[in-house]
Amino acid sequence: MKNITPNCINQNSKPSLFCPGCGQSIALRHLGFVIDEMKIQKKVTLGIDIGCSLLSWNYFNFDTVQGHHGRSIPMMVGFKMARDKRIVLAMMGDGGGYAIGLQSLLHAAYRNNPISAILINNTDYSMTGGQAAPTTLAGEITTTTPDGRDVKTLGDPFHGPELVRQIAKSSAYIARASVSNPIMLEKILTRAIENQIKNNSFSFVEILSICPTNWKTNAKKSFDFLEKMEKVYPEGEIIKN
Ligand SMILES: Cc1ncc(C[n+]2csc(CCOP(=O)(O)OP(=O)(O)O)c2C)c(N)n1
Ligand code: SF4
Repeated sequence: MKNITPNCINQNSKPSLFCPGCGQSIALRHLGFVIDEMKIQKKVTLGIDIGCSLLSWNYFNFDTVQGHHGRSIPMMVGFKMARDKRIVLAMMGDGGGYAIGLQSLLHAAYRNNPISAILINNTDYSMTGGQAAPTTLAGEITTTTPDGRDVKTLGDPFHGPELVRQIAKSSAYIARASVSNPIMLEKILTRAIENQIKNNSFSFVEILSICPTNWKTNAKKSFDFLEKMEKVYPEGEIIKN
């Protein structure tokens, strides 16, 4: 049986800053298990964004660097060029990856930069109070869509991995996982990191996650909403090696 906490989590850090029930801490815990199992703790550098992913600062017992909003990908692409033996991860939210930083995501995929990008899709801009993101569902109420997202004016919910697939090279690894399915989440994260190590290629993983604070949901309603998201954003591998 697994430990409750991955070994690579920094046991001496301050208590987690994520809100109670946040899906980002579930995603990070499983990333920690993957890093333990792959025995790569001493080789990993994690780049984090502005947004709730920055709360993982000091969360792990490995090197972590932080950039401006939407810039974790170019920061870590540059880092990998300078330190090509490192295993490089870039975390971001859906605002960071699909709005302000979309050009960086697409160019990294197009260039096939050998980093593993991990994006948390919780359908809103969480850290700043729950504004609409490209991924906000049709009809979803956020602080900037008080009557629900109107797809006639704002367009359909944004399918990032499917867009990245259009321009990525055949050696790229692209997938969508969910915090409701930790076994698949760990498998997908493992393959994304392996693709960097073995194929020197780009990987992109979107993780469907819960934000009880901005959704104003209790535990049950959070997972009910995640189920709705999973219907719009299907889990699975999108390009297979
Ligand atoms: C250039 C810039 N624009 C805007 C902001 C304000 N800002 C900080 S966090 C954030 C939203 C983050 O949302 P997302 O990227 O989805 O991450 P989440 O908080 O949901 O994890 C914004 C707009 C900023 N820090 N920098
Ligand atoms: S605001 Fe949402 S995403 Fe951010 S820490 Fe709280 S629950 Fe998590």
